[in-house]
Amino acid sequence: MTSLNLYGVPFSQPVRSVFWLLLMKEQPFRLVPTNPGSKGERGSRHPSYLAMNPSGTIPCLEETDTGYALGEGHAIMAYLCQKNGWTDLYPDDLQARGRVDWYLNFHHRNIRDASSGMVAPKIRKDLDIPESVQDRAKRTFTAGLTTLEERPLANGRFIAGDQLTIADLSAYGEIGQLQPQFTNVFEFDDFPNVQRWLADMQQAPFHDEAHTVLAEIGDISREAPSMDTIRSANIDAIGVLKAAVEGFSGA
Ligand SMILES: N[C@@H](CCC(=O)N[C@@H](CS)C(=O)NCC(=O)O)C(=O)O
Repeated sequence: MTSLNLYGVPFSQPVRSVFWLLLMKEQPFRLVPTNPGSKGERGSRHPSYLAMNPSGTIPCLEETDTGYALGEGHAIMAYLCQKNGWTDLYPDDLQARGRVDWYLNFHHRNIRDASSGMVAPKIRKDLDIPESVQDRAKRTFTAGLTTLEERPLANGRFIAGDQLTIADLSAYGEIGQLQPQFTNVFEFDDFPNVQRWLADMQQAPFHDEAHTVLAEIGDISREAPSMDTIRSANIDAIGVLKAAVEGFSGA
């Protein structure tokens, strides 16, 4: 049986989206802690990691039996769905799949900017992200969220229609992290459809197990968490994932 290694840390948005998918499908995997941006032995810029994922970012998925490795959260989710026939989350009807792919492309440089505009500046002080870059990212994110509010989420329960798909798992990685019970760095009052969608997403299987890291770090709107807090939240979250996977029948 294929054994899966997922490289990353739970605090990473695209890593969370991938392991939420694996949890939902009760697919055993091992999270291999990998420091984003580090050239060290366990880092995403180490030569051995770059050999698996040339973009040097987390997540990366590795199949230990075939040796196949794949980076980029969306590519990984689409691969897993196609390989395992998870057509509920990535439909095989071309038009339905097209709507999922629309979001997966739209996500980058739109919704993904939530992290660079509001979360990374608090968490990664070392990056010294200029105010002007933060402001632009916030504007881009807000415009992207308005698009979701006024079209897909006004017309359907989820982003690609009335069924939850990997588009929602990806979007929640960014949008979900901003909620009051997590980082609390964005005001959702003007986005009622998005709020309804967020509430629906919280009811999806394994939501809580996939988001322990955010619950543990909590509100960062006033004070940035220390590196120790982030580290210990990541470690605790890895423990929760391990316990969840041990409960799967195929594990
Ligand atoms: N397009 C990539 C982006 C992944 C990404 O930005 N990962 C961050 C952590 S959340 C990272 O690895 N940063 C380290 C670096 O860029 O060196 C995806 O969606 O998988």
